[in-house]
Amino acid sequence: MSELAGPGLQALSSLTPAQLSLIRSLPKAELHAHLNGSIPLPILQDLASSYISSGSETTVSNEAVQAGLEKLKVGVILNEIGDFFGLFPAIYALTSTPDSLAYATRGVLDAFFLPSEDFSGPECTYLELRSTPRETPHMTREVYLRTVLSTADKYLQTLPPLPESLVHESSKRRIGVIASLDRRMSKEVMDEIVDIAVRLKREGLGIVGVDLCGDPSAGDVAEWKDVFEKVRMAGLGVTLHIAETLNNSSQETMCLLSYKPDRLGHATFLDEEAKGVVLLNKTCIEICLTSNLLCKTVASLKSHHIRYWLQRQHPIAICTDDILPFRNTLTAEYALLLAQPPFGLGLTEDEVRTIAEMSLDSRFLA
Ligand code: 6MZ
Repeated sequence: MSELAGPGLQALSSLTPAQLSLIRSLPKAELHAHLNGSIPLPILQDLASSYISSGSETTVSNEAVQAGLEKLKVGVILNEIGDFFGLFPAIYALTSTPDSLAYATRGVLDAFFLPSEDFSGPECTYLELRSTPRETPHMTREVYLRTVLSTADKYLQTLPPLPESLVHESSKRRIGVIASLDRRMSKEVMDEIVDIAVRLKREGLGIVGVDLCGDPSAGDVAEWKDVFEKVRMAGLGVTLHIAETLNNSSQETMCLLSYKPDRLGHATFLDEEAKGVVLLNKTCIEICLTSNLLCKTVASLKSHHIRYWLQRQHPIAICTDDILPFRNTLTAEYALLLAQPPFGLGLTEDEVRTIAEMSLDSRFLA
């Protein structure tokens, strides 16, 4: 595991043992975790060593991979969200074969499902893992998705049983996979991925939804209407990164909302009209506290938009986003809810319980 650091660490350190054990014992759902942003650093380092020795052909040089890993090792400091996306070419170079992708996926699943050091509970009991199917010299987009799905399926079959205290209906461990569409993709590639996702869903392989992600300044959202129409018609969940930055226009946000998403990622800069639509449709907001703070799209916990939705008893889900660069954990995100200011939001235990239930209720898998 990468070392926990940042705001979540301070919040966790300020909790009483009873508060910590409450968080640990809650059945929690992680609904917004990007596979390549959630690979534990030791797994990535391991992949980097064989990558170098194999000398495989790639557009990313060994030096660039090492430089990327070094950044992740010392801890990334982002001046703005745009800097964040520059981390991925080095990571992608290391997960470009079915074997390395499967290895990385198992590492991610361990990070979410293995029991904590004190055996009081895993990070989550239900995981929706999202990933962008990439075409590489070693695999097609379909092979990419099939690799993630079969790795998840096999993983669940080998997991040791949950501690007695956590064994009840809502805490059965399950994994759903979400296919991400990157805003930088052409519409043709988006269509190709959606067709694959629909086919794999028909095969009953654990695909539960489609996501829109990537650099929020890229692409023209108006072009993707029929892409998301096809997703919805196939009975797949729709989750969209939306209004992640101040530069995302109201027009763009309203266009994305017209695609009738089931959930929204971040939704940091919704104007009053957009908030009205989201409230009316009770669309769940995937809240990523540490991610927003470190990407500097939100100045402080005090000013975080989570408060707006909590005041209106609107469905939200607490999520990690990318535990690799952000060095957070789901437990630490819950600590940010419970810890007293200035370390956390100072919510009550009942409020935190309700939020955990809301997260589970917003999952795509029934
Ligand atoms: C937008 C994000 C993101 O899909 O290759 N990604 N997109 N906003 C964010 N918030 C900070 N965090 C991650 O995982 C990595 C990809 O997820 C998207 C980016 O497109 C990134 O390349 P996968 O497994």
